[in-house]
Amino acid sequence: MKEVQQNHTQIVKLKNLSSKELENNRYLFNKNSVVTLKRIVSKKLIDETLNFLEKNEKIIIKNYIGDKRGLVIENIKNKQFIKYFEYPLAINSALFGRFITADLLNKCKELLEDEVYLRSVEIHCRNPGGTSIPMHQDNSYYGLSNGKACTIFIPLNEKNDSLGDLTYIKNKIGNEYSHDSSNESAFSLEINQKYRDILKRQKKIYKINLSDGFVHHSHSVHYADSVPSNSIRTWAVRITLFGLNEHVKAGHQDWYNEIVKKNRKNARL
Ligand SMILES: O=C(O)CCC(=O)C(=O)O
Ligand SMILES: [Fe+2]
Repeated sequence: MKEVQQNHTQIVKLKNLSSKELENNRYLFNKNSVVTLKRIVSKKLIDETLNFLEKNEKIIIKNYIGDKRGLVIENIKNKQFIKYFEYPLAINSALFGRFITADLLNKCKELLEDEVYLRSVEIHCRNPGGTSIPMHQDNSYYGLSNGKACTIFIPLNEKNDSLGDLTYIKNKIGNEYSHDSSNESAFSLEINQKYRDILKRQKKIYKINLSDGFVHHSHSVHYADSVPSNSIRTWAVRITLFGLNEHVKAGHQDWYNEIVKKNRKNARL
């Protein structure tokens, strides 16, 4: 009898704690469009993933070089490096599938306040001497009516807040900026020049540890500078979830196709 009561008390306590944490995360998510999640992957999984990617990079490039959408590479000093790769699940689901836990999906569901589904899993790389990523909001690409979508960005290296790494700007969910076409490699859209300089001042640096990750909303404003050539290479696993009840705005696809035409040789369709 005594034991049962103790257990009961413990469960209530835990529940209170997690709902407080959740409330705080929801508040920060709505305010900044991004939060950090602690210990969402194990160091063992990170190690295995880095090993796999380093061992298999050449094979991935060889097999997917013709697929302009699925693979974006950078040529640096006559060598080819992956910048984005969209099919990690197709080549090793036993490894990359382990990033998509029920716990992670639940946390994102709570943050978005909607049922979610898996939209994509990608590999991203910041290569020494590599190109920048223009300041953008992901929903300018997705064109979702309510923007209910989020991305879990999981750095695979300890160093992930140096010049050239992904940088977040504080922005409230619901606040969308208009975008112009951009010529950056694989990025066809960027926020209007007139807002960019002001926004850069709202830059927020998050200190995260290896095994933590970011969750950013599709209204999050972010960018990355070009990577200095003396940096270390950094890898990330990027998972995108969409709200189950979302739909693409009328006219978005036609508008986007026009933008892509302007940037045909760089863009991923
Ligand atoms: O490749 C990166 O570092 C960031 C790409 C990005 O904009 C995103 O994950 O939404
Ligand atoms: Fe983005």
